[in-house]
Amino acid sequence: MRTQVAIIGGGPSGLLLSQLLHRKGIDSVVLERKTRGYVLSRIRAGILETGLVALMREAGVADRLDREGFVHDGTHIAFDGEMFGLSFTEHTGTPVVVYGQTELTRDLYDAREAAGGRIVFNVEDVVINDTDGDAPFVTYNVAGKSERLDCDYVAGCDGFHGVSRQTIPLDIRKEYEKVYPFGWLGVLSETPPVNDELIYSNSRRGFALCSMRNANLSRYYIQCSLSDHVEDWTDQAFWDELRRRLPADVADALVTGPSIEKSIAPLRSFVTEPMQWGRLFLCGDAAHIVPPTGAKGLNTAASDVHYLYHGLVDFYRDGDRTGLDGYSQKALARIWQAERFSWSMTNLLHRFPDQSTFDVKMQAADLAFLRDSPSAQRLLAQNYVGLPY
Ligand code: RFL
Ligand code: PHB
Repeated sequence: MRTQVAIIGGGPSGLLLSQLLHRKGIDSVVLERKTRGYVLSRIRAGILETGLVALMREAGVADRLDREGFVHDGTHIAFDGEMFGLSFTEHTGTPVVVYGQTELTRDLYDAREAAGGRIVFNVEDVVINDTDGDAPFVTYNVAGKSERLDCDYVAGCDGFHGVSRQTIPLDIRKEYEKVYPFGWLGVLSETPPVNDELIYSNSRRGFALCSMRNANLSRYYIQCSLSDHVEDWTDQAFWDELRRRLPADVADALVTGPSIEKSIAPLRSFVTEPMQWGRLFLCGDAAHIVPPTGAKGLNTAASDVHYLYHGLVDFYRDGDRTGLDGYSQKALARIWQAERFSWSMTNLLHRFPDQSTFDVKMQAADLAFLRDSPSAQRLLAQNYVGLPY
């Protein structure tokens, strides 16, 4: 088989890139390790920056997003039993949109299938070859047969556990990592959200987040210990602990119900440099991870896709390689800003096992400054809605 761009991974990065390229007449093949159903069962991001919404529109897949997505003009932050609002639109003129990653991925799969896009599911043993030369190819097994995909370029969109990053030799690749000493326990439930905007809460008992997917689907998270297991958390125990971490009036208003999904995610900051090696380009979680506190994971994947998409279009349309040659540098400049923001939000809102009483006072002072200072709010809003591409 031959294509112009071989895309490893059929998550949001790979599908969005494939769909954008298709609209410009550039052919791609997506190789996905799992099934469509499996990819869609992963409950992940909920907050989209307007940059990602614009890309979805450019890809021709935003009809449902524009109809069903909820525009949020701001967020709420709670600490010490108090809560204050922080407006994104007042400070930046830009909102964010609440629309689940599951729905966004479903829209992309539907569009790729409607356009006859080639997606190969259940691939195993993907090996990326010769991206440091002029004729790269990818080998893989599917249904017990070995296959070969020849291409001009390879986009590594295969997430944190994929093979693309590992293809870059160790003497070229440099990795930066910070592992946080806690995780997030998340619950999805068919209940009305407790508030019309998200609530990020720093409480004595640890962080909590009240988020949502729609008017009758809520997403809640609590900071948990890394040694916790999902099976040990009954729904009742989760709701009780969530209530204890919210201001009293919010806790009283919380409507609870059976969880329809419950999972624990560890928190990590990670960046690999460079994000390209010859004809291989890394996008999204394959190259970087942020703790979810700033809602930046999917959004940074989208900015990578934006840069790579434009680089490929410039090359195929005009023979201009500038965008491709500068991909890593451009993508990384924005990534490090998102890393900084996610790390600072994580530090501001969580309780750390080794935190001294002084550290706790510093957090409280930071939060009080944020509550009282329009300039501090503006900085947070600017980063939360997303820095320009
Ligand atoms: P994905 O989604 O991991 O997709 C990679 C795909 O590649 C496949 N794959 C392979 N395919 C072929 N061969 C191989 N060897 C392969 N290895 C892997 C996988 O099966 C998969 O289908 O990466 P992608 O596309 O870069 O997308 C990244 C996002 O999924 C991720 O950044 C976000 O979900 C992060 N995230 C959030 N991001 C936001 O922007 N806003 C949020 O509000 C937000 N909340 C979250 C989050 C992530 C969370 N978890 C569970 C990590 C909340 C949580 C709890
Ligand atoms: C979510 O709704 O899943 C969500 C929202 C905001 C975050 C992280 C996750 O910062």
